[in-house]
Amino acid sequence: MLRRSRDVEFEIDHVHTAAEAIGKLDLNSYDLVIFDLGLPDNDGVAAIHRISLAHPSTPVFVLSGDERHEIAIAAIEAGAQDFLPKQHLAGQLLTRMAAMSIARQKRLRTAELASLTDSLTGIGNRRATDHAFERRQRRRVGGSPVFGLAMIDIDRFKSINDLYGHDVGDEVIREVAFKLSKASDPDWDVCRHGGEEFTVLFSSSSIEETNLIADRLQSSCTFSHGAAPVARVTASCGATLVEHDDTFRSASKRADYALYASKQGGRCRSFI
Ligand code: GH3
Ligand code: MG
Ligand code: MG
Ligand code: MG
Repeated sequence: MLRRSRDVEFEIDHVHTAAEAIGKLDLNSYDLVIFDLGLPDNDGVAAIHRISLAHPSTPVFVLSGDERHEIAIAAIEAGAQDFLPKQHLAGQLLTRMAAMSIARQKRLRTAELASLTDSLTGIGNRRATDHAFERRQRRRVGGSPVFGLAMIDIDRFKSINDLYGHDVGDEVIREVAFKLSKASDPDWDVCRHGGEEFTVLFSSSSIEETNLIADRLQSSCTFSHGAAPVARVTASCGATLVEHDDTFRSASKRADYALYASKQGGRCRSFI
């Protein structure tokens, strides 16, 4: 296995069974797996399938002494990126292919990161919220609530745009993104849902905790922007505790309803 390192071109971890490889992959981040089909503890192709399901963004090269086309096709269908017959592995070929694969992998990761980032604020976009929500639901063990969802919407933002212009409006959106990020714990997911609306996914196991966090997020968005005359910014928040059978859609519907209640109640407040 090849591992990224600053000082050497490749850092290689060598293991002798598919089970060990899978254990290592769960613990570390690797740029490439080179997999010998002749491992003792498996039928090869099944292990490739397990690796590529659990680590879809890590490419797998398969080495085999068996040149038959069926084997190559089965390996590729199981998720391998390339199939290399051992007999033809002359000189620098493997190193060259590994370097190319790692470079391609870096480009893919950069593109993936860009597709999840909001360009105005630099925080996650709506797709990032979807991904983070799915990840948190997958990680949940058992049926008890372990995270909450807050939706935050800037109050009377249209009038900020109308009074100060679109550029100041953009600056206010950026500043709210910054304040929400600062008010959040490092493992929370702060994203721009669209327009002047944000979502935060946060660790929480009770209604009381969710209520406190919603207040904390909402109050972090009260500030004055240095335009002349000074623009006073507030936001409203609606939050909910996410249940084990919630989809993002069902949970955000409740949060949105709570947000609506905050707006109806006079804005600059939070509800759950
Ligand atoms: P409320 O308190 O009910 O939320 O009122 P509001 O004016 O904030 O809500 P409304 O939905 O009427 O207006 C939102 C405005 O946000 C309308 C839209 O032009 C503006 N907007 C959406 N995206 C952007 C953006 O990226 N930049 C700027 N400057 N304005 C944006
Ligand atoms: Mg609105
Ligand atoms: Mg608004
Ligand atoms: Mg809005």
